[in-house]
Amino acid sequence: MDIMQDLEFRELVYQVTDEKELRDRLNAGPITLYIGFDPTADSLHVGSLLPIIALRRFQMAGHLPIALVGGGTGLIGDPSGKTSERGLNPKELVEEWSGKIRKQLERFLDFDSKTNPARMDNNYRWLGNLEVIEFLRDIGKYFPVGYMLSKESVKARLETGITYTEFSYMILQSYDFLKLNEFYNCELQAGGSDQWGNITAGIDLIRRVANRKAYGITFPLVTKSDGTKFGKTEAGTIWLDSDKTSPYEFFQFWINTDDRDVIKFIKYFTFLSREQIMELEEQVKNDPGKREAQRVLAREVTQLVHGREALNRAEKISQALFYGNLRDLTEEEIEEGFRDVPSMTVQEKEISLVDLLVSSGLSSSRRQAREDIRNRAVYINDELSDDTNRVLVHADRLWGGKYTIIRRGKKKYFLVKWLV
Ligand code: 629
Repeated sequence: MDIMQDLEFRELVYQVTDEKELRDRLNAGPITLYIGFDPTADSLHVGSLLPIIALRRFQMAGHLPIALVGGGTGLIGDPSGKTSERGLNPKELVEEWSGKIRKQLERFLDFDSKTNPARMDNNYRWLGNLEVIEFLRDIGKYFPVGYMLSKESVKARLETGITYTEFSYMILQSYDFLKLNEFYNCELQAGGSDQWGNITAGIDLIRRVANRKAYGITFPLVTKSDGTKFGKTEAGTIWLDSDKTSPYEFFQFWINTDDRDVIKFIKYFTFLSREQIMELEEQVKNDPGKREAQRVLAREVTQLVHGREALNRAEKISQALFYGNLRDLTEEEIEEGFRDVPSMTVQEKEISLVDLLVSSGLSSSRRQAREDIRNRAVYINDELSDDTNRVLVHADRLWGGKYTIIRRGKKKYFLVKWLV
């Protein structure tokens, strides 16, 4: 199965330029392709994962991927897919973010391959010190304003407003493609469907300036069947940086995939074979309650992004929280698993359970707290506690004496942090 057939099977092809020709070109031999990532935050998030994985798919099929960090374009701001103008970020910050994003991207590609090594570049290298007069003369002349206005990214903003800064963005991205074509013979640019206008603008520029043929391919926007935005939870964005989204939380994000989306996501985000995917599809149909496909998805993606050890930890924490054997977890695992669970620091040496239930908000009043305890709904460190006079004492502090975990009902957790 060639790369185009693989992408098609995975429903990853949204738009392509010169489909037949591109197919022939890909089959004729290794091609160099690129995807750009602007440093608009200190980390990439799951929204960037599909294009990153696609670069890896191309490399696995023998092609040569370039991950481009937009250290220059990140100073300008792409209007594509945005309904309003963005604020400019300080240069030092964008530079710092560029470094972090480069590091993240590095993990997904093989830079040491003897046959088709991946490469990394940063467009600040050629955009950072451009001469404005030369640029307007040599490149600006290829961009009729009517052409620029016809691009969706600009059209969509004529009412709400767009400055000359963001309006110019497509010229910079086009210039990148031209430069990468010159430096690396890069013939193909990929990206999400929002990038179609910028990609085709680059292809047009390459044809006009260099009289060379270049290609473009876009991936679909990742959507969810419940209509909510992919890559966000109540707690916020799912980042690739483990300091911002713990591997446990990352694992949980994938575990929570809807039955209606899980096979699509397995196709998008994993390297499982067609056979393995068809098998899982059967399992979703015949035994959805088992959630085997979600488990496979979460395992595959967590391992890819965070590695084997982090995956094992995430699974262990998930199990402990699900089956109520928290005592098997280490202090570090408790900290990872409870990062987003409500908590309270207790200054006192001891505190009554009733007081604690009320000040934590787990129970709405002292009366309710006593009732919850009598109803056998309250657990301390995973052990049922039906004593309304219970006082939490030193012996209830586990995990290096730092924490006590309260649970009300099946899964409402609360973390008590003792000031030791
Ligand atoms: C210079 C910069 C280039 C080529 C591309 C770029 C970045 C591009 C952009 N991309 C998004 C980003 O950086 O803004 N102008 O956040 C993002 N991308 C991955 C996918 C995307 C896209 O990094 O293309 O569609 C998300 O899935 O929004 O020479």
